[in-house]
Amino acid sequence: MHTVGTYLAERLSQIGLEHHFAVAGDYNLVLLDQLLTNKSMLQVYCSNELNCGFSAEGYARARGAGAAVVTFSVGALSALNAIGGAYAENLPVILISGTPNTNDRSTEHLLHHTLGTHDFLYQLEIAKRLTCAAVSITSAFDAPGQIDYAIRTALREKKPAYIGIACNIAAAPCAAPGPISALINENPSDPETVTAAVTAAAEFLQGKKKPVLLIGSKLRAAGAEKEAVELANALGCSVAVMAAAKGFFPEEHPQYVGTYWGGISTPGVQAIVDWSDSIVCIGALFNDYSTVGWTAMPHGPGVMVANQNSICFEGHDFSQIHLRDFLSALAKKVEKRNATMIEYARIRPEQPPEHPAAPDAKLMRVEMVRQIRPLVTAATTVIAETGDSWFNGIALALPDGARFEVEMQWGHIGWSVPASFGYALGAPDRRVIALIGDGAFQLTAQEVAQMIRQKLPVIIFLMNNHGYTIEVEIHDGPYNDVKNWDYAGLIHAFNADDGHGLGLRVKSGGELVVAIKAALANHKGPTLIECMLDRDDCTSELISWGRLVATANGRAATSA
Ligand code: DPX
Ligand code: MG
Repeated sequence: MHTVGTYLAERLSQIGLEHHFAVAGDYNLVLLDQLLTNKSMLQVYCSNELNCGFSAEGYARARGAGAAVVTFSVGALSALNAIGGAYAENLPVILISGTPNTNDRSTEHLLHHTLGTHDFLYQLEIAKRLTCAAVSITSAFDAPGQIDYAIRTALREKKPAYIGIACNIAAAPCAAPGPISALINENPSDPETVTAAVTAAAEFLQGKKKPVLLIGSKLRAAGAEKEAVELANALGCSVAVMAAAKGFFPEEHPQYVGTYWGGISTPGVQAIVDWSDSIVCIGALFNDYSTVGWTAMPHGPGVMVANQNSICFEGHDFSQIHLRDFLSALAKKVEKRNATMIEYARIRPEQPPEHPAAPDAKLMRVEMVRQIRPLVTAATTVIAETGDSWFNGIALALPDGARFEVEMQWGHIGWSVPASFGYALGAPDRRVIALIGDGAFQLTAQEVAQMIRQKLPVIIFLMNNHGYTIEVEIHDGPYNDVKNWDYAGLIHAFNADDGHGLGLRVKSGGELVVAIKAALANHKGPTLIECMLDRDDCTSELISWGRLVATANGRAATSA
């Protein structure tokens, strides 16, 4: 016999989840018991609900979907920040919250964990704004349909969903789940639209001599990574990726030229994009950060915008079309257009060779990145936090198979600690390397304790530059100083009696070599390497980017 809770568990397991993340509270305890009865899914605990949401978000990056279970209001409102992140980053994270007993609705009862008013609906109202589907389950009879609707919508739209379950309904009997195909089968592209869009796009490209492909962060959500390679192969042109899409196009592909990020692009890439006569933007997202304060925004008649479900260019706007169908069909229709590759081969600058620093010289950022580089193999996932870690991460070359994760649209500092935890659980065969700044780490540090609990060998490079350096470059003031912590020592505290985390502080390149060796040998828990850097030892990219973003932020108000 199924209950609302076991129904939900079965659906989550059917969509491929082997874990769900949880923080207990009295509104969700019965639900947690029900979820525990499903033996194909483990319940994993987080230190707080913000981390719980981000852990599920990281898990979704590894596994395609994730789930977080929290208590009403005090829990859910914290988790909703991470759910906003999942929305911005196109990840189907299911937020499940216990909610008040149905007998307490519309009565004079006041409840704990609420505003102390009779309004218990605010959580659902907020969730509606931050998800693609939000349901409140107060009847076991309606539960299967509501759960299916929320999960189906999240998977289809690659956005988070919210399911509230009244605490006295979680164990109530309900119908059994049907076949999972009802939740995961998408509406197909409209075939006539595909034909029309491909014909028009092929004509558009036929009229161009020097196109480039620009890969954006929504490509993965659209499930079109393979098809983007097909189109690249067919056109033979240069392919650049936007920073937030690093890793979504194979960097070892012969047409891969690097990151397009305006003035801080990989050398030669901005020149080739500017020289092109057409830019096919695939899953691209242009915001103030990705356009470097609106200084690098492709526009004009040569721009084709191909998104998850729509294609738009030169007087055309096609919808009800999957990006992958479009790209794949277009690849079969276009002719070679390799002028940008020929030109790129001419202008491509030589990479200056890197030299190791003297082993006892003070550790500098450049030496740190040089030593991280060889750790990135086909089985590595690099998770780069908001801050100079973005720029350090972008500088790492990804061999085929390596993955790269950033949260550039939401940009919540501290995201990477729980996201690495969730990712590592979801992808146990991959080596997770997290690059994190000191300021960001302080928001979510507790989740390292959960990595220790789960014995996950995540390697964390913590850049201790004593402050919010990225903010220093954008707009400095006393608020950018961060109270120093003994970050390496913190791991000892988290270990308590039974943990195997390792915390190491390094001040020179020689010490870093030793620490990395120790990290690679520690299979029973995370290793945090605290890299002591000068406050102003940051990438030149950060300085240029910070200046232009600050200029954009500082524009005077225009009168209406
Ligand atoms: C803030 C940012 O130390 O990294 O490399 O030193 O900059 P760097 P740190 O982790 O500092 C991060 C800091 C304060 N951003 O420079 S990027 C504003 C911000 C944010 N998210 C939240 N609060 C504030 N992005 C939740
Ligand atoms: Mg810092």
